[in-house]
Amino acid sequence: MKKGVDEGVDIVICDTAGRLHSNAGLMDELKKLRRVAGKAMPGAPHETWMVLDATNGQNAISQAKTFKADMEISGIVLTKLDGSAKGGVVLGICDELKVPVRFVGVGEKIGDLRPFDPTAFVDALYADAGAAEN
Ligand SMILES: Nc1nc2c(ncn2[C@@H]2O[C@H](COP(=O)(O)OP(=O)(O)OP(=O)(O)O)[C@@H](O)[C@H]2O)c(=O)[nH]1
Ligand SMILES: [Mg+2]
Repeated sequence: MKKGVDEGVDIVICDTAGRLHSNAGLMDELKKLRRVAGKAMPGAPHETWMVLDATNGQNAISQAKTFKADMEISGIVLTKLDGSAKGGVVLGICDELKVPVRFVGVGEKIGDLRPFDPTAFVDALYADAGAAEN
């Protein structure tokens, strides 16, 4: 953060190691990250994204709720949409948390992290539903 401020860069992205929402000690470390960022630059972190794996089922909802209670999550990144999972669980999460999906992951290459396209997402969900009915 300090290097970013000193050099006047546009964006600093801090990637945390996997956190366990059921482990208070790990969640405290995450809250500390926010405080440290805020000291280096007032107002930071400007965004806090939670990365969810589309293959995670309903467990992701309780996970999201706990994270949201501890810190201001401003968006969700939904990965692994290239598999068979369609990530329908984010509908419940977005409804509950009132935060948008910002990016989706559709593979392992750098270009596979893409801005979220709600129309394409919903079309894919319904395409699946149609296939199940037939
Ligand atoms: N197919 C596919 N693979 C992905 C996607 N996103 C991540 N991966 C792969 O999943 C594996 C784990 O990804 P990471 O980014 O290390 O996951 P992480 O959640 O940061 O893991 P921790 O930092 O250990 O908590 C890697 O092999 C990634 O290449 C995606 O959208 N599609
Ligand atoms: Mg990681």
